[in-house]
Amino acid sequence: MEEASYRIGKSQLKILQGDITEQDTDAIVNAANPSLMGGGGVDGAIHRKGGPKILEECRKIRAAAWPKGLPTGKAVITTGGRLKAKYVIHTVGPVWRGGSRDEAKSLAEAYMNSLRLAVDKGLRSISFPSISTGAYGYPIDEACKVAVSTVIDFLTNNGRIDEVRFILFSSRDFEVYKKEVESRFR
Ligand code: AR6
Repeated sequence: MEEASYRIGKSQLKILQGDITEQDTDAIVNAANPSLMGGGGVDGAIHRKGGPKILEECRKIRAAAWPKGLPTGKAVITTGGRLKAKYVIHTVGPVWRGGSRDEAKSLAEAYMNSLRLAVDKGLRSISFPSISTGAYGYPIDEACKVAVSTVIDFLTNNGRIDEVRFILFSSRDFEVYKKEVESRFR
């Protein structure tokens, strides 16, 4: 498995090729849809491996706070169930509609609100998948720029997270992220 690691202030930014459901960070982030009722891709993998407790908490969150569904860019937190990670942060990335519908802004919000929620909960480490670049069709090169700049800005201005990981399923996606991070250190 490929891996790269970078220091940002007191924090560590890691890029790994692998499966997000295997990560042992305090939280892993789910690229969910507004229903919070599961789906394919990362969402399906997380619910399958984490077990029914996650869905149970998602139902409660829907009923109590988001009866019409979680809006794009927002984030909520549940147990990690049987996962190594204690928590799952569920966020909804934008569906790609060509780039002129504030997709970049919504994607940055999804990352930022997930990070803020982790800090609010006192968590120190978090793993992200490449939000929106699967079923939601966001081009990886463009999504990667938003993901990397949002996380680096956050780590530069906030010392309360020790480690952020980007977990990329394919080696091609891993290379895209690695290149992007390295371009910012040159
Ligand atoms: N670990 C890490 N990355 C993964 C994994 C995994 N186990 N599985 C897939 N990926 P997607 P989206 C990668 O479609 O585009 C769901 O049905 C995948 O290769 O999971 O935000 C939800 O319910 C891709 O690079 O999320 C929503 O309806 C990236 O994760 C919708 O898909 C994101 O792909 C959300 O679409």
